[in-house]
Amino acid sequence: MADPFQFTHALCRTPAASAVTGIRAGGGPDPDFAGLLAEHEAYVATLRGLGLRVDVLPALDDFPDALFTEDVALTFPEGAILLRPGAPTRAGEVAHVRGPLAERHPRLLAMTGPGFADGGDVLRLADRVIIGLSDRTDPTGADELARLLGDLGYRAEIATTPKSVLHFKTGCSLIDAETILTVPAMRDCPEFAGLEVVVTPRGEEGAANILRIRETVLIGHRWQATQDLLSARGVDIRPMATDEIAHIDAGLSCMSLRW
Ligand code: CIR
Repeated sequence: MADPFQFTHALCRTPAASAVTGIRAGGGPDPDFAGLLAEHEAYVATLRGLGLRVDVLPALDDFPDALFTEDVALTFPEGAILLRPGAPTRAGEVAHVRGPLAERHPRLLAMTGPGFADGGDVLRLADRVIIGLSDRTDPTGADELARLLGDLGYRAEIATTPKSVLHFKTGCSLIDAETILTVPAMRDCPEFAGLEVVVTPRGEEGAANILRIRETVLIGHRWQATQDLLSARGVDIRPMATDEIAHIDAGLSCMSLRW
């Protein structure tokens, strides 16, 4: 299996004005739209600066969460898979990525249901893919997705996500091919066997959704202890503003599909 960080392409979507009404589990205030737009623009610019070709799809006002393209599909050099997002208000987003993904991928597979799976629950490792069960990804959906991943040549394992964590990748992300950053609640995940497990410092659980692009790790700018920890390990980090998207339960991986 290829290096999981050597991306050449990404697909993003401009936030719609309705994004301020995006889903949030714990209630809380709306994000500031200008600030959210600025975070998104900086994100796209950073991916481009790291050498990726980034295509940005138009805003979809009917779908407040559509800027989180990660959740509606999986993308690999071998092909893409259309998912069935578990939040009812997000189901209609999938139709809007079908065409763009078909144009950019040699194969386009699609979940048919009845189960559900969100891309935020799918973590690609160097030798396999972990699908985390969550409020958005159910066992039937995970089983169907595992079969489709197999068609693309990827071995999938199914894991669980703690109740307090929205998506599997909200709580863990790869630092490098052998090392995973995780919140304390997921440190004993059996599927991490064989990886070095690094736990987020106290009070910095929100830092766990980092995003490695080639040799660089994007991390939320307010997570100083986690930044220090990664820098001390020799990781090239790129702090990014995520304060506004955090109001609607999002982090750095959510805003792109990458391959
Ligand atoms: C949602 O609840 O679906 C959005 N407000 C946030 C999606 C975040 N996506 C991700 O973690 N992959």
